Amino acid sequence: MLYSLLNGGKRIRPVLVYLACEFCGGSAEQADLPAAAIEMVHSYSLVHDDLPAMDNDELRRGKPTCHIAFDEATAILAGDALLTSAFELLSQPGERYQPAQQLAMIQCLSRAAGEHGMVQGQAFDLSHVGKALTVEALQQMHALKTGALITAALELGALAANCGNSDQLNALRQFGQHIGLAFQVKDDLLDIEADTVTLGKPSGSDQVRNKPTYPSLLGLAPCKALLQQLLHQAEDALKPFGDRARPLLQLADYIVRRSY
Ligand code: GRG
Repeated sequence: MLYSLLNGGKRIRPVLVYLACEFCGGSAEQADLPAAAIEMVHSYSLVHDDLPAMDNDELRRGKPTCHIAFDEATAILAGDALLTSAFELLSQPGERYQPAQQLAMIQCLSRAAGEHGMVQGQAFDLSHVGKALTVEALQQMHALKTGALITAALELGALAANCGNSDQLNALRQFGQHIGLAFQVKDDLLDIEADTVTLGKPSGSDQVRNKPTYPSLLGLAPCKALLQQLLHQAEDALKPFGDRARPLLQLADYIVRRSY
């Protein structure tokens, strides 16, 4: 569990929890537990995604994947425990949250991770390998597979701050949808750059697995234009909040400009 959880990673989802919590007037201490919980869920999804029955990857973040470093059974169990422990963390008794807040956070994270979110997106993805997809279907798949958890990170931050302002909540959700999609479009573009740099395509590449990607469906230039459009839409969603939104906008900018 520690090998995969502490093995680097950009920590985008926990950072979003902290920033959304701050945006809604909450403290870093209030964001700590949901930030850790969502990273644990993310980490579990990567451990299981790398397994031979799924994407069968040997490297993650430049190091051996969990099932290579240990063995397959250990990786399955480490993923299971990361997922379960995330909810143990969110439900732990204490003074930090009201019980209704804890319930809302548990519901938010379980919904985004489970059959209505990430797991459904992953199932859709696996069942469409080698098949043609429309851009709309690709978008729907990514909205579930990666977007749901990114939007949940923002909602968790708002819930941790006990945010009762529906304008702020709606703006955060819209912002989440745009940056969630931007995250995936950027990921596809980075995949192409990695393929070009290494000449021999890396085994982890979606291009190699014959999975549809944004650049393969839209073309490179329209894909880059879409990325900029999504960034502007994300900025527009938070515009009414002025300076208060600046840290979240800086993160959106990072998602679009990142090099890995
Ligand atoms: C196994 C139920 C289950 C789900 C797996 C998220 C996922 C679903 C699979 C990951 C496959 C993948 C590489 C998708 C592309 C987008 C993505 C989620 C990349 C990894 O997220 P980052 O870039 O990872 O935030 P780091 O390493 O920074 O934590």
